[in-house]
Amino acid sequence: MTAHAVWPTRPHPIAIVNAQSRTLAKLVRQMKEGCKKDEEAKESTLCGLNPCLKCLQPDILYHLGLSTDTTDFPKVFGDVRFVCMGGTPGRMENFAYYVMQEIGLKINAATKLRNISEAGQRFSLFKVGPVLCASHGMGCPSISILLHELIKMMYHAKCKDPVFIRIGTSGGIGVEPGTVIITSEAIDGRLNPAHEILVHGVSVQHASQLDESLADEIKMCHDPCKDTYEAVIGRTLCAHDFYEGQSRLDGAFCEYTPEMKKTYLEQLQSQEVKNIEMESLAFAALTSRANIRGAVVCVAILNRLNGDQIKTPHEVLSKWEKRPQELVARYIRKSLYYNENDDDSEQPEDETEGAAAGTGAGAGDTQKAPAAEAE
Ligand code: R2B
Ligand code: URA
Repeated sequence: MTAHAVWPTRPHPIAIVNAQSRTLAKLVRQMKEGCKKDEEAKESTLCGLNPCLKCLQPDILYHLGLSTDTTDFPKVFGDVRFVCMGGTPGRMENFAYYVMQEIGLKINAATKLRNISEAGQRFSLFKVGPVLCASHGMGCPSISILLHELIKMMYHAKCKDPVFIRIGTSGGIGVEPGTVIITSEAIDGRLNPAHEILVHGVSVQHASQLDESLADEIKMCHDPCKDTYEAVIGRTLCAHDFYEGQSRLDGAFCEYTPEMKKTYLEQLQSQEVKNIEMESLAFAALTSRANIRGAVVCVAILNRLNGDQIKTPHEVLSKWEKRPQELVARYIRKSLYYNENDDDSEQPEDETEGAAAGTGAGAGDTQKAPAAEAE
């Protein structure tokens, strides 16, 4: 076993293993039976939400195809601790299976994870124990709708301190393609750290800072000795378009010169901007308004200082797209199985007892978590 990223001081290995067994047993039971009444928090920890939410009976989460009158939110979603989102349904379904394996949960080989928001026909949503995986589409308007409804879901389910993470792709600024960038703050095209929306025709700006400590914790999951790519923390420019909004020269329209593009991208580089994508502003603004810790973890699929078109073969892109997923799965595993503050007094169940002991895994390691079947 090789420990690499340093998490806070380690308790005794037997205590770790026992705590892991208890955590796993609880995850498995919650996966089978849902969150028990006595495990539900009294209230969610989210802040600043619409005071009218409590009066909405039912509250219909239209784009997720869910309603509070037909789904028992505290029972079904009360155990959610991590909400991961990425652009496409396929990527998030793959991530759901991947994270399931990484946190040691299994489903019967003959069953499939269900897309919980299939009825909404807009986003995909999968639940793997305490992890929700959602697709968000492209751009701030799309992710903003998803976030409003997921935040309301957390509220109705009375979730405690859920962590939201966007995993995705981006165009790098002066970084090697394949590098993972963890966003320190999201900025708009004027380098302003705020998400602007029009409310009643009036501009309203919401700050787009992200959780610094969460970014550091995810960065610590990168192993510079073993991982064959770099992970950096930096500013992310969020554009409302892939072409002119990102100063590309290959869009259907282009009313600026290559020199103007060069000057703009070099200005971004001088301001510590490491990448450009299209959702971080809304993501950062909405999560921080709700008092949710949020992180944006994107791989750069090209270096925009060297061009606009994405010429990298699909097999390579697929490998690169897994990098943010790997770091985030490691982060989740560490948080679940190596959290000293977890006062989890549950006893291990037969089916999982000893499973953690078999691995000897500490969550500070890149090792697999214990495994147990939930269905
Ligand atoms: C990254 O990639 C998409 C555009 O190709 C967009 O959703 C983003 O942020
Ligand atoms: N996604 C973006 O928004 N821009 C890029 O250049 C690549 C991916």
